[in-house]
Amino acid sequence: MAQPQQSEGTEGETPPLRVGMVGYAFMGAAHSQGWRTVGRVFDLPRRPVLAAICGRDGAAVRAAADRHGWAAAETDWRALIERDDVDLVDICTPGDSHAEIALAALAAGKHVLCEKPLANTVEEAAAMTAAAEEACGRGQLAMVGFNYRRVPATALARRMVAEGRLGSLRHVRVTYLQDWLVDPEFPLTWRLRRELAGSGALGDLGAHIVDLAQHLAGERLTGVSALTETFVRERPLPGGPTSGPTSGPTGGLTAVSALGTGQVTVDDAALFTGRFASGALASFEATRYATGRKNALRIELNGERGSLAFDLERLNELSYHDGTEPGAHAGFRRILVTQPDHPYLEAWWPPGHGLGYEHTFVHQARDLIHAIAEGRRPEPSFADGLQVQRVLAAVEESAEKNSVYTPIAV
Ligand code: SOE
Repeated sequence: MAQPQQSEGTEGETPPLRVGMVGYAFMGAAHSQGWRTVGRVFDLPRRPVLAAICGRDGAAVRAAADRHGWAAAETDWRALIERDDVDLVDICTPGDSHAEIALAALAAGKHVLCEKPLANTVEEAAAMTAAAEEACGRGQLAMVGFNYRRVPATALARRMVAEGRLGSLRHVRVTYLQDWLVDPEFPLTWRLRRELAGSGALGDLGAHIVDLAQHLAGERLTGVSALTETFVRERPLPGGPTSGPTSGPTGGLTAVSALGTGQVTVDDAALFTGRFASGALASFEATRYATGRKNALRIELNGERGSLAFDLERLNELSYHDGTEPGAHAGFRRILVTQPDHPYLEAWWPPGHGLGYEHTFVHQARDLIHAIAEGRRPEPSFADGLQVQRVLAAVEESAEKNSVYTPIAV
């Protein structure tokens, strides 16, 4: 087993922050990278230690521990959260286990980081939020992992909106386009089964864009009108003798099974409009069928004094139009977000050297460590995750009623 990967961070007086992770697939790998790297880049009040990783398959989780630098491997998450060498539980599993693990980890006195969406239902998210509020009184803190808040360009956009550079907002327009389900032979994996994923593109991609839109706007949605659709309702079951490769969101090749087919029980795409408390209007699109779009999260905010636009496929750039500029020279300009005075950049490379997707998880780890060391609620909190869950529930309710405008429950 690997020696504990310890971010060689600044030795502070406080003890290291010992992390235990549940899950070792795509998000497990991304979070491991974040915990392993954060102390090498940022000065931290507490140094993270990769204490233990957990997964049901013993051989696979031991291999993941070696690959990602975890000191120990567990096959039962209940044993992991009882370990006295774990201070924080990082939940990187499908949504159907988020509530059970988070509630047990909070009850066991741990801090919690939970991947998005917070849960598969509003009820689960509400129970998690109540438990996190109570645990906060005991000095335990909890964060939900909406990592796209931590792209330097989106963090800069948030700063600019908060500074009033756009003035009152009129529009927020956001899409999250992928195309990994276009192939009808792609198998019926967990993301396509409601009992495991909670919903489809809506909870997976829609959760990101609802959170990011509300975060950048600095206000919450009050109601939505929605359409959802499932384009391919039956798919080959995964596993068993192969009948040809296909690729999934993690880029790996997934063999297509000869075990027969199963029903897709989630949405393939969601299209919805919304109204913010200020009266600003919003439009959202989340789909896994935008042929040719691989990970195209695009957001534009239009205010009375200017606009901002961001594209995850060009994540070191932010487009800004200053509406107060005189006519002849007015227009969108590209801000290359690679300067030391841009969010998070002070710790990385010399000016002009960009970052990538993986660095959002390093920033997430940094911000959580600081919140824990300072004893304050991290953002986004579980309450923020609950509110996103309420928006997703209103989207599904509206879609079931043929797009009837549906208020967001408070
Ligand atoms: C698949 O849609 C996925 O991996 C999401 O689950 C992630 O949250 C997103 O960041 C990338 O795409």
